[in-house]
Amino acid sequence: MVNNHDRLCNLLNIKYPILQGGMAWVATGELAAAVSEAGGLGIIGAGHAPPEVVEDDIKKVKKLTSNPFGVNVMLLSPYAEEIIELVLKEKVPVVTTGAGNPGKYMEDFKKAGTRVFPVVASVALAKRLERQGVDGIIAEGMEGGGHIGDIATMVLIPQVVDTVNIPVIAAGGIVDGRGLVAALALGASGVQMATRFICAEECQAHPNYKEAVIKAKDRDTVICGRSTGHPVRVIKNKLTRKLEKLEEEGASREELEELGIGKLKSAVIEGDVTTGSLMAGQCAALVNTIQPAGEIIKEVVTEASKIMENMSEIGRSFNKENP
Ligand code: TUI
Repeated sequence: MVNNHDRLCNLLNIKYPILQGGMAWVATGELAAAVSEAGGLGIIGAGHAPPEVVEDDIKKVKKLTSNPFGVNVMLLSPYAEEIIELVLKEKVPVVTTGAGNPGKYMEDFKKAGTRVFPVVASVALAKRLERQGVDGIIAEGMEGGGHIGDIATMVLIPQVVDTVNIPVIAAGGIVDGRGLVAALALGASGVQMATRFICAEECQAHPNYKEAVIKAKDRDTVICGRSTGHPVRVIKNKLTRKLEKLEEEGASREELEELGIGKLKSAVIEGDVTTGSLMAGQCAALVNTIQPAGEIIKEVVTEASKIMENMSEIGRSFNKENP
């Protein structure tokens, strides 16, 4: 029998069912190449970057690895359409999308043979996108970093799994082998991890950003911008306190969005951890070290494999008790 995990790995032509989240500014060609080279799926985060920048990253990945990789298209970006043209031209094997519905581009993706894995935060959108012909669904819980929905991973994944017949990848709060096993137990075919890869050696994010992730504890992330319709999970700092105050005072959507412009870039590139936007998931509290991407993948897979071996013993003992 072909299990879920094999089905996903065969579909994407990868060794391990681990996707690296396509974080804007953070997930550059260097990081994506390192993850793909290690047997996962590295993903370039196009974010709000113009096509020239993403093109350079694509070329970098192609130079560093011959393994498959992906590009995440942030559908709120003014360049989204041009980025899609670029990934079609460059024959990027996998596209993930965020913050919207990629339905209108499906015909072009199908024609080009691009695998499409949209990120969704609800059952309804997963169902709609399956009908539109996507290859798999990345279901992201509200534990995740950056732009998020409002359902937790633990309850979102089984509901999406029960609704669609294509592979489901769990995202949001997954950081180690325990999370991978939990996701598989919920019926997912694999996982997408992002926050942990901020602390990969190959990740070009500023050392201050990495340090903020490593220092973060269980209650150190907050959700900002709920009133704008685009809630974003970030590590608490001076910026989030200012945003909270403005939101309490009833600031307009425009005012709040104005304050957010360029803040992710200043945190990731310049290392401004005080007034920059430190997007990260709740699992930042579980990230404790900077290490090569390949080592992260190896650790996650080895830990998951040990847990599953122990669990099969538990399974047998449950069976004996309930013949
Ligand atoms: O996209 C992300 N994470 C991001 S995007 C980002 S940059 C940003 N810029 C401006 C405003 C907000 C963010 C930082 N982090 N993750 C994937 C994701 N997509 N999470 C949740 C969703 C999502 C939410 C609602 C996808 C679709 C959706 O429904 C929209 C619809 O059209 O039904």
